[in-house]
Amino acid sequence: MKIKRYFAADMRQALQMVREEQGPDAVILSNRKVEGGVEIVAAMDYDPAAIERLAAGAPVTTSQARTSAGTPPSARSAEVTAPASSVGVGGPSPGRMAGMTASLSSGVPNAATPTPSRSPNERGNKGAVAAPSVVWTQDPSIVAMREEIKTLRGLLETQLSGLAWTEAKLRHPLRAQLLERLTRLGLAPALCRELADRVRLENDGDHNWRQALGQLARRIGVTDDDILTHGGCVALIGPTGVGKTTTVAKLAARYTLRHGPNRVALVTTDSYRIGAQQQLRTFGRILNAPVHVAHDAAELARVLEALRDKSLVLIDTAGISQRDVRLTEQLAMLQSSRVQVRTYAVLSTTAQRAALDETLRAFGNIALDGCILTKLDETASLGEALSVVAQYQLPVAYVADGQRVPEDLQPARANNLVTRSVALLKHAAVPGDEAMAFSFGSMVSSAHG
Ligand SMILES: Nc1nc2c(ncn2[C@@H]2O[C@H](COP(=O)(O)OP(=O)(O)OP(=O)(O)O)[C@@H](O)[C@H]2O)c(=O)[nH]1
Ligand SMILES: [Mg+2]
Repeated sequence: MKIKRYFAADMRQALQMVREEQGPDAVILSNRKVEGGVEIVAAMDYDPAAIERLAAGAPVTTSQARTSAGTPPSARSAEVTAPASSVGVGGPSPGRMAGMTASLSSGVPNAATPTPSRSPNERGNKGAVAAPSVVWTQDPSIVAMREEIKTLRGLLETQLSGLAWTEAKLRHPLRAQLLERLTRLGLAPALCRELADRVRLENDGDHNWRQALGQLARRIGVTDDDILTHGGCVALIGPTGVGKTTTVAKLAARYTLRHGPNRVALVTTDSYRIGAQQQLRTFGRILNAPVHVAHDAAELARVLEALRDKSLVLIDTAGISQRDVRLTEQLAMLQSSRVQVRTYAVLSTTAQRAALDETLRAFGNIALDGCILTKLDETASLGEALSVVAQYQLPVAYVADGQRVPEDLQPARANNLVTRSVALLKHAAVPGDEAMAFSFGSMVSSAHG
């Protein structure tokens, strides 16, 4: 990063100097009035990360300062070539510009900036240049100005989205109608746009709607009843209370009904919650399936080795919030075993899209084989869950729609999920123009993003 200080009689001349020397990409770090004119500090190859590192207290090396001797004070500049480190900042001054994050006191001689008096220690250390430090401006007027700009920006975006939506309705009414119906399904704006883009629009709203639903079904992958067909070692992971243990019981019971007794074993890694093991033990007793507890990776490996003769081993994990640090521990445990474990995320369809998205991001380190959608009987909309599985290209293995073991579990079918999602529409409110404008704004920004 190259930092340079410019002095000129007025702001126009100073900016002209910056533009001529550093080009249009230069970043103005500060400007202020000084005796005889104005002073601008500009940077080329501006590196915000370096500024942040400095703010975090990273070590700072001394700056090389070169003043342009002999240049008249009315138009002179001082240059500092810094390895992103010679940036130092004085306290906030009223002349600083709103967009600026820090200003300089780089050790460059500057008549306008009084040199701060040094401590006895600093004076004793003759050769050293005082390490500059960054002070992020907390000037109340600048903070208030930033807030105001943010509010204005929000207002402007809302207004523009509203105008864009009104225009879209006038110019492409069929497409607008389709986007409206897809939005009612609870689908993410980006997915609504993608589906609408794939439809060859005809002058028949219902035809367009059917085409879009067909496209949606194509975006949902399924695993074709793989757990109950092939067995193996299967772990269910997911946030608290989504139905992991109940689904383990449903799968175990169905497998026993289909393939006969003594073929299933249950394992729990939940050593956090009182009662969690007891819940699984109760199911195990009813199903006549052994239940094992694994407290750590070594124990899990031992248990899985010992259960090699079982054709289905279901691992119930602790329900841990996606923000809990213990989640990594649980995921690492599943991955450490020599026995191949297939992992499925259990997702409640009653959760918000942002929460589902956060959950799947938290599982980013583990290769998921699919997901199980639960609580379809309770949800008001399936669009949120379908958007997330489409976005993550995560095949759906089963859907659970009630508490009954084992009745309320079915292998997932894409068409059924879409049909069910449409059936829920009668409960969904028609999005008003304001909501559609907001959603349309996101569709447009996702298209450019
Ligand atoms: N309505 C409805 N309730 C369900 C469904 N699946 C599970 N439940 C209920 O949800 C509650 C929590 O289920 P659990 O199986 O204990 O959930 P979990 O994910 O194991 O919970 P933790 O171990 O605490 O994280 C219980 O009351 C279940 O009966 C479903 O598909 N529909
Ligand atoms: Mg549980």
